[in-house]
Amino acid sequence: MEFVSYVGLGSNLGDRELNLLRAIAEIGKIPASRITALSGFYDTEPVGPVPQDPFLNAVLRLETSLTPHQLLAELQRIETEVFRRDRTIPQGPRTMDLDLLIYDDIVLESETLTIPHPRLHDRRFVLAPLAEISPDQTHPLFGKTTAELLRDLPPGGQVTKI
Ligand code: PH2
Ligand code: MG
Ligand code: MG
Repeated sequence: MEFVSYVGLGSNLGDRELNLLRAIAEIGKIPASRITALSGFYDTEPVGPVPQDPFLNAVLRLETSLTPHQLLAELQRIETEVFRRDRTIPQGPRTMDLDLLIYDDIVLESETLTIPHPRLHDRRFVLAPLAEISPDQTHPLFGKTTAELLRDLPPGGQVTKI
């Protein structure tokens, strides 16, 4: 478990709370990895171009020996096999979205994976749960802590911890 990573969880279809709990249990089974922190669950206004129902979002810290691409493959396997996720509408409603937000201090852009997550720094539904569990974690590109990024966010994208 050499590397510290953060995973964002989001659901706005079906029983959102049960979906998050189930995803956390599945992430707990990923090999060579251990969950070391879990945020509360946040009821969040949908952000982006698609009008849709509110999400339930959370963030967890996962210490892992997997590479970023191995970890991504595990997360996508959970989305697809456990949640039978339908990917027909980009950024549309989903039973489960698992995003690799940060992996150690790695900055990487490949065809399938960009780390840190390219929109993490402007999304309250990510920064609020992330700053709850790791306020001093710095963003590998901007050098600001998650607490600073959250504090400096313009108003909007309301989130409520349940
Ligand atoms: N995910 C999206 C698009 N919009 N809005 C909220 N509140 N939470 C999300 O997880 C979310 C979203 C696409 O990944
Ligand atoms: Mg997402
Ligand atoms: Mg995603």
